[in-house]
Amino acid sequence: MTQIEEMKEIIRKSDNIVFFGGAGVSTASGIPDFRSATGLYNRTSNTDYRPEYMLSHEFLVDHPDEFSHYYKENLIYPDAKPNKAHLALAKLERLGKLKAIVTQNIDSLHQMAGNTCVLELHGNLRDYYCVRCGKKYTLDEVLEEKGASHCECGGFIRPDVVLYGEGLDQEVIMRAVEAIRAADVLIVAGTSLVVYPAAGLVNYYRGNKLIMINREPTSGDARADYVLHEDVNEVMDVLTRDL
Ligand code: CNA
Repeated sequence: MTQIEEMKEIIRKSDNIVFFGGAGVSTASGIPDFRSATGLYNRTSNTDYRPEYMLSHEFLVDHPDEFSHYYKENLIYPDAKPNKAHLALAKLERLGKLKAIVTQNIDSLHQMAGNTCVLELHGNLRDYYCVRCGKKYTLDEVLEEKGASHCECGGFIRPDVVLYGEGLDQEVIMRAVEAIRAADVLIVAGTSLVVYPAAGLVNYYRGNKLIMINREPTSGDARADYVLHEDVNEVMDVLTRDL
């Protein structure tokens, strides 16, 4: 049996799969990741600030206008649609095989594909709130201004994402840990596994069917049972095609 055939067999037999993903899952939808050669961190920009700094809590507080301009220009893709990987995962949930998607992504494409079991470790770009009074806003309301959007109370409106220097939601972490710990199969895909604490969650998996799919090698390859340095869209499509 080839490696792919073995993985198909594992997925066919399991009803307790958990998917842990990152930005590489959405690159085929036209949303760049951070760390690939074509990713956001390797693009030239007309500012002296590093992208990591522009996506930090400190930058939001000190430069709200530039922070807003940066995320609105570089992180929001209102026309992006789910790709083959998202659709494959929606199929796995419909078939009762997928128990959770633990994602570092903030683009909501899993929900758009039809998944309901999505745990967003780094929040999302659907929801916005005023840092002063807590009033909630929608993406459309926020996009009306290019720079910082302001609430009627005068407070700054920010996206409900986790920036560098901010803590993750403990409830989401707990649910992710429980799902990964209980998983029969864990598929880790499209992530460089360098952003902590998110990347550390993979260590809670206790099984022997850890499938790692990423274009480039990652630190997770060593402990994986199956490693594919390929396109996650093609692989997920092939793995779920005959179900
Ligand atoms: P990353 O560090 O940019 O790594 C992405 C990884 O995916 C790289 O190792 C790539 O080689 C790999 N990759 C890219 N495209 C594919 C593909 N088609 N098939 C297989 N592998 C591919 O991103 P991580 O998710 O690891 O880092 C976590 C950050 C990125 C989180 O905080 C996210 O919020 C953030 N991010 C999210 C999005 C999004 O929501 N779509 C986009 C860009 C960054």
